[in-house]
Amino acid sequence: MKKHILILLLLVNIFAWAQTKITPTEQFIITGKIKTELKFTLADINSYPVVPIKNVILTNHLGEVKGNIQNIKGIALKPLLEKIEFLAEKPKELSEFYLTFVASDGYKVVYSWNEIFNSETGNNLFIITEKDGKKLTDLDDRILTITTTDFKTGRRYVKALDKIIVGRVE
Ligand SMILES: Nc1nc2c(c(=O)[nH]1)N[C@H]1C(S)=C(S)[C@@H](COP(=O)(O)O)O[C@H]1N2
Ligand SMILES: [Mo]
Repeated sequence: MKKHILILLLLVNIFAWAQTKITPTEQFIITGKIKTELKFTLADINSYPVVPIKNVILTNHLGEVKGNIQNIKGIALKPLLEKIEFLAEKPKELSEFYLTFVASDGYKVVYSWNEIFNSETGNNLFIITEKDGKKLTDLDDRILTITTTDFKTGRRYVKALDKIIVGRVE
């Protein structure tokens, strides 16, 4: 009987763990208010030039330190986002557009067009391709993005990026 209870407890634990684990992604698509949908696989991502990324202290919304992200490498996300053809008639309309990063667990993070293409933030937005000696294909958090200049870096540390949805304000 005791044995059965132990096995049951073990199963309950495994189930709870499986539920909290975020499923890594193998590709992400860019969709929404754009001319043609785009898709980037791990191989596509790996074809971009790798740059070293400065050490980042990961802080949550309270400013509490959640970790120190050291010795990471990545690729700049902007060249990928520059392939987007926004459904805008005039250039000034681009200021109405925003990009929602959606993770496999439903976590969502918003960037405005201006933040990415008209501010320093866009130059500090990366896909992490190497962390703790692990390459992109072995990273548990893949596809992982970070904005190194954010004040609270945890919020836009998007694990398991699944898609980017381009929207336009109503
Ligand atoms: N996919 C996904 N990414 C996420 C989150 C999430 O819930 N889902 N939470 C974010 C928040 S609010 C924080 S503070 C950090 C926490 O990172 P850690 O779990 O590695 O400490 O992850 C960020 N990335
Ligand atoms: Mo957070």
